[in-house]
Amino acid sequence: MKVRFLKSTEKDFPPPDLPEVVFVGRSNVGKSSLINMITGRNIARVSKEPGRTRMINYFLLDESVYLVDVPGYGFAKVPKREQDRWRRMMESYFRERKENIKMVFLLVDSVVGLQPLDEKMIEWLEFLGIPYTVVLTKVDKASQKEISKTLKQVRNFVGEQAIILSSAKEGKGKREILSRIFSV
Ligand SMILES: Nc1nc2c(ncn2[C@@H]2O[C@H](COP(=O)(O)OP(=O)(O)OP(=O)(O)O)[C@@H](O)[C@H]2O)c(=O)[nH]1
Ligand SMILES: [Mg+2]
Repeated sequence: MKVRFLKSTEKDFPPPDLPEVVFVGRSNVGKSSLINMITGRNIARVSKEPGRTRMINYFLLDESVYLVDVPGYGFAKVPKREQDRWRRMMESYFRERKENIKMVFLLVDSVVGLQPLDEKMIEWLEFLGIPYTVVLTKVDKASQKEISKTLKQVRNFVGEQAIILSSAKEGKGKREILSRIFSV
């Protein structure tokens, strides 16, 4: 599998000549780590401090699909001005790329559970008509009980669609995510 970094941008997106898939979720949920895990490369920047990813980052996978890493939402310590910037940036991203986005992976931390902002995000995607898949992250550090609880919360909210369990640390969920990406 070939992957390379294309660009980091706020609004100057690459030509919509290839389908794109995007990874969204709360700050620190593990978006950048998941991109690294599925591509097998240390290509997206990861950090212990929430708010690491500040721009919209495009990677090209196998010359055939864009992987997009975006900043996370919902971290309380991020100043309001920065949160407003996030909202504006994401609103124009989704508005402009709506037709080109073939799948959104909506990441939910299995330990933290589904949060109100995740629900808002899901409602927004449904409103825009963009297909999404919920991915539970960090299952390696969640207890069985936490995983079932988070699964149940997500089920109650999204109904009978597939939910992927993942761990960037253990490589779990890689096959399922890649097969969704290559089927777009
Ligand atoms: N145990 C465990 N830790 C993980 C996993 N995935 C991510 N982490 C850790 O969670 C922290 C945040 O990971 P990132 O990938 O930077 O999260 P992000 O969603 O990109 O965060 P922002 O860019 O701030 O929105 C890092 O310390 C990672 O090492 C996982 O599957 N298991
Ligand atoms: Mg990130």
